[in-house]
Amino acid sequence: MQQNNGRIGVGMVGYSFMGRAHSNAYRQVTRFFDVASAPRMAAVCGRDEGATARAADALGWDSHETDYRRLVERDDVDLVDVVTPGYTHREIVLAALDAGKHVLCEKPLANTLEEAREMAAAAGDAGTVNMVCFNYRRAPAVQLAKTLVDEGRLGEIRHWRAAYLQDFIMDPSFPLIWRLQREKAGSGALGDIGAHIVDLAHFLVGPIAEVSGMTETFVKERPLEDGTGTGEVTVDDAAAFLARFEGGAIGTFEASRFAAGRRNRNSFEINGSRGSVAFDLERMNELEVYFADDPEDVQGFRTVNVTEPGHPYAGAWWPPGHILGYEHTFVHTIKDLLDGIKTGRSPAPTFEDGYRCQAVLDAVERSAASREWVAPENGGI
Ligand code: SOE
Repeated sequence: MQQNNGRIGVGMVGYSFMGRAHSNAYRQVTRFFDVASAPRMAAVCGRDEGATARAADALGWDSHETDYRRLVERDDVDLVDVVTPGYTHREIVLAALDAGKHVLCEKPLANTLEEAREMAAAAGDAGTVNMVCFNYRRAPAVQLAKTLVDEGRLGEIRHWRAAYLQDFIMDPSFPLIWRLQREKAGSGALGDIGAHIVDLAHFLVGPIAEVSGMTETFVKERPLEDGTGTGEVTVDDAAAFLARFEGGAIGTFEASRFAAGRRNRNSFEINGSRGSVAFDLERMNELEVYFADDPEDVQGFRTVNVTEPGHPYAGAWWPPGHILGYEHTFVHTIKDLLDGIKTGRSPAPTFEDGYRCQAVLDAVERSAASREWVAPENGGI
């Protein structure tokens, strides 16, 4: 890292939606947080020379590459950030780890459990820092939920109830994009948005012992993007599953891209023996809380506005009540990653957490096929 005079050189592979969110985070992080080592946005990488050059200019990268193998070998790159479609994660991550780089990978870690196991093992052997960008963990309201659970203020956890609902592919004329092709996406709503609520469940409640799931593909044929005909949709449009947690709680999970009117509604509720919390990304700065020992005359859910400076990350931004948004969760993620690189400690969620999430996704698909309860693989990494 010395060749970057104390800064952390970043090389990002990909530059679409997540690439824009990550680029914004690298640009913003030092303006609002004291980070151990500032990032230097060394290069962005994409296959198309022109489009990648334009992305470098628009997103604030010093240079661009068109071959990730060149990017990962650059001396001015200490951290490789992978924001490409899932089918490319494994090859890019393994090359970056082999080159001795720290790695941030978008979620889900991989398209298959086998890939995730291999990537997590390689990351453990590499001796560098690794992290998966499950960004919602770092919404201040989610951090408050974690504090209330960990401090026992909800008592024994009995229920986890989560739904991540979108509706962007409801129109049958929506084309057969890469996210709808198993060989590129690994799975559909289950792996894309279901992964988020699995990770949040792991973060807030703990390991999952077994699942019983179902998946559905409502629109089975879609127009090809080049207009030359139609193609088969080979992933789920929606998934729903039950879970038993190792700690005794029970869970319900739903991930759908056909929830009409729900553009990006990621929500969960936790019920414990002494209270409950409820989070809704559409009201990201709030946490609904209920405590059974509140005086009877004021019993009921109340809304905490999680913008007071005492909450994690909140104080770095604006005065109380000046709310945060989706993009701030990525700035918080990058801040913790940069600090982790400085201390040599991989911040959660690590690749091992990404592997454990993939194991649940894999179990849900096996359960949907067998119509039986299935235990996620729990192999040692
Ligand atoms: C598409 O479903 C998507 O971009 C996800 O891939 C992201 O993880 C989520 O944050 C927003 O929706």
